[in-house]
Amino acid sequence: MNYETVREVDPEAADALAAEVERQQDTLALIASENHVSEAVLEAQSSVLTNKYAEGYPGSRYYGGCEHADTVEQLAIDRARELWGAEYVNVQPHSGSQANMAVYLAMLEPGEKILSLDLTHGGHLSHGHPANFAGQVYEVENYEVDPEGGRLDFEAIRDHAGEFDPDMIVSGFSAYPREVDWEAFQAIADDVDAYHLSDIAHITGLVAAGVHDSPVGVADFVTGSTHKTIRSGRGGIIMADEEYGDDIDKAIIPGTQGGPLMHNVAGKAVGFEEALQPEFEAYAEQTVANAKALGAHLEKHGFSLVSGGTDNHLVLVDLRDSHPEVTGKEAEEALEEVGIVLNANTVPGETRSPFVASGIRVGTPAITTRGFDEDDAETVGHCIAEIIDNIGDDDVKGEVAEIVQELCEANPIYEDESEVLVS
Ligand code: DSN
Repeated sequence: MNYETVREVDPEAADALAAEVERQQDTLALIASENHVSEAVLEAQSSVLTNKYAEGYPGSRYYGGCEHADTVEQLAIDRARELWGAEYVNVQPHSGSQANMAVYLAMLEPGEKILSLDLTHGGHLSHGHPANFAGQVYEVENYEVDPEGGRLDFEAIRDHAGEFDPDMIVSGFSAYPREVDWEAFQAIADDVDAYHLSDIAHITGLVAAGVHDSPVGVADFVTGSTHKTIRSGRGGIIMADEEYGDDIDKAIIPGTQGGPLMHNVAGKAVGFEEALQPEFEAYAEQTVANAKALGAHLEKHGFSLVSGGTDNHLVLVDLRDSHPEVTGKEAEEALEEVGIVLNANTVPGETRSPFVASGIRVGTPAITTRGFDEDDAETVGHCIAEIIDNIGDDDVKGEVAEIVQELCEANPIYEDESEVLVS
């Protein structure tokens, strides 16, 4: 087979891929679930392992020719064990949602009960939203954050659990800016004799680096995604005590998935190796420091932050007090015009649709990867505030777009673009 480049085979796709490199270089990714992986992770993810079927697990596959797939998957497993201290690890989930699905399938019967955080209060679709399979297969009730303080209210969760008597309690969130007390959740799960699933998708990197407490060894199951703060190949992961390993293995294959995406498993292995290096801890600490600096600047400027600040990689801005006339969607669109990419987000007590929303979620994992410090994060906060204060003002738009470009140029994601550009 002659090797042909994407450009030779498909110039239209090549143009889009090249434009995406430029888009990422020239804009600030503040979507809290995004990051920029290294060239090494990119290389692993685009490797020939995309050609390989490897149903099964290392040493026990349904197809031949899996010796190198075995090596790569075992590396990912061993490194994950080292990073998070888990007894059992499964690195095959295609995503965080698939990881949650497999745990539910392994441990619950259809119709059994899940108690989880409401989506508009920071939960996740796969925690049992009615539009998601989990909300359709299981009986789901939601707890909420305290409407005043925006924080988890363990007394209320305990009462709710006592009344609902769930079979599984889900902790771990997509838009909750505070550190989570895993032990408190576990105590409630123990009281009502429920399993405890902790979904650390957003904070895998913070937990691996020891910047946040770990639910591993506390909760029965810990799920996550592998491309957010941990910055490895795209996909999901499940961790648990060894006793649950066989059931979870079966819930992934044949339960919910077929062949693993072995090129992504390779990306996980490589990214986990990077995360084991001492500098990863500094990255995780800086990610949190940047979120705090950005949030503090916005607050000083009059914006309300859900829970009054942040302990992690994101701030959730509630626009209802400071800018009641601006929706989250309008803010998202105005910011994107100047190169600041984030998402409109629901806030506790939301009255608008999730697509419009009354808040924005601002995350620092990606800008920290490209080298931002607290001063840069404050500048980003200044840019966000200027744009939302002056929606539709072309002069302000021009000034802020210039600052964003300067920040991007001073902090390139990929020093040598030729290594990541599709030729
Ligand atoms: N889409 C991810 C997020 O933004 O939080 C979760 O799946």
